[in-house]
Amino acid sequence: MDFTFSEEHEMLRELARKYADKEVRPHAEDIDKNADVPREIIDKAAELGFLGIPFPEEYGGGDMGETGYCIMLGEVSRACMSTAAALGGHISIGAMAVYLGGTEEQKKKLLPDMCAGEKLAAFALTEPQAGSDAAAMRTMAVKKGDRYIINGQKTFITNGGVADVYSIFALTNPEAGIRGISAFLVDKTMAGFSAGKPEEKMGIRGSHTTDLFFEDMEVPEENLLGEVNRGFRVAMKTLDVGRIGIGAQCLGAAREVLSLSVQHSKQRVQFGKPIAKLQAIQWMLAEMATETYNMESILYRTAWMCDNGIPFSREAAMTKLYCSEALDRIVDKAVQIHGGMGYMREYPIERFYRDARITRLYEGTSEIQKLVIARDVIARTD
Ligand code: COS
Repeated sequence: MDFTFSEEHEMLRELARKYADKEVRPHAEDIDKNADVPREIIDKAAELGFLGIPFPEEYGGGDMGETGYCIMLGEVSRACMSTAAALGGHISIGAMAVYLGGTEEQKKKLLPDMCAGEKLAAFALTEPQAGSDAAAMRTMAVKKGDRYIINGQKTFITNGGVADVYSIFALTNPEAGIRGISAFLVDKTMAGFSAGKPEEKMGIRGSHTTDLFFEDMEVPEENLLGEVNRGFRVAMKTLDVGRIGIGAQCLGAAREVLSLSVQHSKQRVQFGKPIAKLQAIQWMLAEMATETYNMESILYRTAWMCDNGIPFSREAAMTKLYCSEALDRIVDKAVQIHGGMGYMREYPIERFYRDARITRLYEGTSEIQKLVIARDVIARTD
């Protein structure tokens, strides 16, 4: 058993940390206030090769696996969870759907541009009446000659309006329910495609979240992502990987608020001594550090499974469930340790408290993760 990161991964961490410190952290407050991650920040990540980290070199990627992706995203999340969400929407579910579901031709055509940041990607599954029950979608794709005519609406789409290429899901055989859903690649320049206005969110305010509308949108047959009527599997496979990435986002945020809480408790004097000397504070720090350690352990074990071709669907759900719930507990304690200061917009803790909350919701709520885990436990436990 070897729990060390490779030299290459350590170098990646160093590079990602420098990027986060120099290019992201100084802008994190403005990103939150202005509800926008400036494109230059994403472009800089592209320049450094971050957008292609998990993909093979033959598609323009960095070939550093899910482990490499988690290392990079964790460092970015320490600085700004909005930027991590924008990067994750592009890499971990947008481009990932192409990588996992696309034909060789589609991958060769699209992934190099996505890895280089020439084309930004997004993943569009959710609809107003189809959230946790993703198969309840109503978007329809009707075959007409060598094209599909798509009508419908998607909602809460990360990178909506900003992305150039969308992996979308639509019914091609409504009678077949979940086995009648297909995935398509849609370009934002296609006639009949439009994005709604950015949603006003509680947290990760800098990442764009919009509706998408498809009105008689004509999509060529060759834009089918994977096989017809097999699209739901593409969505599920993509979300399995995406959920590991959410774990990395949570771990980065947890490390940051733990670090801020330690610094604060060493400086803040009450009852004649730094509050770090008070047992009430020490216990909170001990619990935060223990949960952060658990997060790291579960996250990198699951990433390692993913990189080594070991089935990881249940473990990805466990990672996402545990890391998001643990982050909520950790960030709550961080506010407590900071006292009134933790409630003020002036300090980053308040932002992390708001940003953290999404992680229990997107890419499957905690309840959906439990459903995925329980089904697998019941099916496989002797
Ligand atoms: N990998 C590959 N295929 C998978 C899969 C996975 N992890 N999970 C399910 N599938 C396949 C199943 O094998 C089945 O395929 P077949 O028809 O070929 O047998 C098909 O998908 C349907 O699966 P299932 O019967 O489990 O579907 P359910 O509707 O019962 O459950 C849940 C699906 C609830 C798990 C799914 O809808 C889900 O994950 N919902 C949450 C969606 C979500 O995360 N949304 C967040 C927004 S997107 S950012």
